[in-house]
Amino acid sequence: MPNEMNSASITDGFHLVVDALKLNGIDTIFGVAGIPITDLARLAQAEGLRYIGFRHEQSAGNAAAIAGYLTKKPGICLTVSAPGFLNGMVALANATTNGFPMIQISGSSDRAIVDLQQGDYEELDQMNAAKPYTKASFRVSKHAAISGRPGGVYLDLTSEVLGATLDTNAATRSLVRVVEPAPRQFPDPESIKRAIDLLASAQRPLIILGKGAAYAQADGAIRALVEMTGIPYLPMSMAKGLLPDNHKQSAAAARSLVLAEADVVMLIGARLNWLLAQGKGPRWSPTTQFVQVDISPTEIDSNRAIAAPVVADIGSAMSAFLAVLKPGQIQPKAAWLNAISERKQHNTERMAAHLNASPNPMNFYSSLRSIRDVLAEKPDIYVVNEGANTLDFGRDIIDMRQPRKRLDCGTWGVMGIGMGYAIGAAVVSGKPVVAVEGDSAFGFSGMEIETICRYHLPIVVVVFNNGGIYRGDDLNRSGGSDPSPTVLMKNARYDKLIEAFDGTGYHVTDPRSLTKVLTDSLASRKPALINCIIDPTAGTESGHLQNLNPQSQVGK
Ligand code: ADP
Ligand code: TPW
Ligand code: MG
Repeated sequence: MPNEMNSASITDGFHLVVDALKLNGIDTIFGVAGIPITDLARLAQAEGLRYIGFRHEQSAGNAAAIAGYLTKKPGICLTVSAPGFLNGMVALANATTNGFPMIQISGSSDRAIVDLQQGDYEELDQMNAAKPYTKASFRVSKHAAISGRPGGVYLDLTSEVLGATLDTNAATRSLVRVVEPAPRQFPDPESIKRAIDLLASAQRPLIILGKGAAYAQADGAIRALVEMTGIPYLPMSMAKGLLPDNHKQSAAAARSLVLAEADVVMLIGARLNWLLAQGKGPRWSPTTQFVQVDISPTEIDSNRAIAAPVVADIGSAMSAFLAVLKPGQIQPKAAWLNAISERKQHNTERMAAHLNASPNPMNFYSSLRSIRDVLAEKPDIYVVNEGANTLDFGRDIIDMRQPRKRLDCGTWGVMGIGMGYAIGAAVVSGKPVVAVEGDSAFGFSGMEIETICRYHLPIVVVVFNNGGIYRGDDLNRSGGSDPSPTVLMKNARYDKLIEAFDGTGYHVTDPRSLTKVLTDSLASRKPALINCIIDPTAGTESGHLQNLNPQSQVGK
């Protein structure tokens, strides 16, 4: 507790919020200033917190969310009332959906005016508006972003509270609560035994690692379990790198085979949501049995019956498994491992043929090959990735070698996380970031390149410019002169945008130049944007999600 809190003196809401953040170990705030929180941002900075000011609250929120994911401490996003609050809400809701710990703190109008709808400047009942999209929504009170499944929490700060002068003793009791680190949640020993027995009885076992496993920061124990059991594993996209992608037990290159044929699947921090076809056919066998390790009891049985649930935090669960598992107790059958390695070899050869071609203009394979090769030497660089084809090809082609280095569209498949995630990752880690962005995806948060330049962050944005959403060659079916709904500016010079802010822009049309400028810009550790021209016909509509994309059949 700061000294002034021990003996009563006068404070106000501004100081109390800053004290509360500091007492909770928060060192950074991401936000956009304005009435009524301008002075809060200033005070936070004066008191030694780092304040990163954005151009749009959604990006500030995305930065806070990814900071939360990377550090296991809630990331803080500060916004003004009503519209600023709502701009941030997309990021807060996205944090909840993905299980990232984040707190959005927004200024709001006086309660009496809001409740009587008397028409205030930026009036909105924010606390209630936030409720459906958060774990909890409070008016200045305790927060709980990290206990249980992490998620978004909303804190409403009325101008009244901010401005009120208070006696510090009373204020400390009502406003400043210190949040402990999330408590460990130990598994029931019976559940560990049941899971081991099931895995030991399997003919064709599989482990799926999700971003919950990456978030848990139990990297060594997870790797030990995978290696001790010898079970092939599949990383979900943000779990790539938890074990290096070139690990011999990775079944990523035989994904369809292992999903369809595994008889026992152990989910570690991964939900059976749309990213895993809800666990249902045709991608899955109806007889597959599941072990699921998850902190959230309500996740169990939500899409498929789970034969062996282990409700625990992943670190504690892994320790419990390793404590009782005997060497050789679980041993996948050779026939299964051989089938997987044959399929891997077949698919890897097919992929190599695409990667080794050098079409002109570049396509997704040849451009991503350059990025993959540059990053292979630099495993500690963060990769942010969004778009449709840019995302799907990027995930498959760029190998990750360290945990929590790949940050992408996540559970919602949302566009607009790019610059916010890149800034959040660069700020909390001090490490360089490469953001591989579809040209459409980039547009959702593109103005934040000014933020990147203003704070001199070591971020290189690569825009995969195929002139559109999915492709750049779609036609206006009326025959009119407007572009089609999916078409963007042809040959747009995104590289010139960053030059307006004293960053370095590059325009490249071949893989060799891409390799060179990416290498140079990473070495400089200065903000750069590489406008990378991709064949407008190279992508497919909706990337790999064509099955989710309805098409009009009438009149075809
Ligand atoms: P992916 O998209 O990578 O498949 P999901 O976001 O669907 O991953 O699933 C992550 C799961 O991990 C969630 O069900 C969440 O409850 C769980 N989880 C998050 N953190 C922890 C933790 N520390 N311990 C255990 N489970 C966790
Ligand atoms: C908030 C819908 C999914 S993917 C995408 C959009 C607009 C852009 C794809 O084009 P891009 O990538 O980025 O150029 P590429 O390589 O295929 O050409 N609004 C939000 N989220 C989503 N997901 C969409 C719209 C969408
Ligand atoms: Mg595009």
